[in-house]
Amino acid sequence: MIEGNLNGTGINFGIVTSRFNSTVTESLLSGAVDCLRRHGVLEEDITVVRVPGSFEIPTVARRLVEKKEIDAVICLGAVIRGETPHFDYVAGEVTRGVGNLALDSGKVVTFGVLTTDNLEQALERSGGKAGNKGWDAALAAIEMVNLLKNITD
Ligand code: INI
Repeated sequence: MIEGNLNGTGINFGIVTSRFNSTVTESLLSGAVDCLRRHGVLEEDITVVRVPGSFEIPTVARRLVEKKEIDAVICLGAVIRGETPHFDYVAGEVTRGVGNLALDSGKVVTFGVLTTDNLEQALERSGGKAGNKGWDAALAAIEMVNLLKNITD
């Protein structure tokens, strides 16, 4: 059996987070950073980049995975349906872009982008009663870096 442990010591992370719906995304960011620190990641090994909206996340995430010192990129955003069909386009593009990057880059890329019907649901998932998806995306990144190291040729 091959597994990845949750020791983040010595791993270097990039975090891309959107400013759109910043009440939600700043909580996702706090959760992610808190998770990394509690699992042994040094402050100096975390690079945070803010982008305007979730649509812009894949562009910057790709730039970060190209940096040789970065082992994993955590993507954080909040796409809230509200009244506009814009939601479907933005949610679709960020999901596709991050997913393609995760498969194509060979590095760990995790997805902490909320797609919810309303602000209340987003708040529940960013430190409310449904936990913090930023924390979850950070934990998944630590596990995946260690897991990939353990799958040898
Ligand atoms: N960006 C988000 O991160 N969340 C949203 O809910 C959202 N909505 O609903 O419009 C949103 N739009 C902005 C988009 O991500 C881009 O920044 C913009 O289209 C410029 O490219």
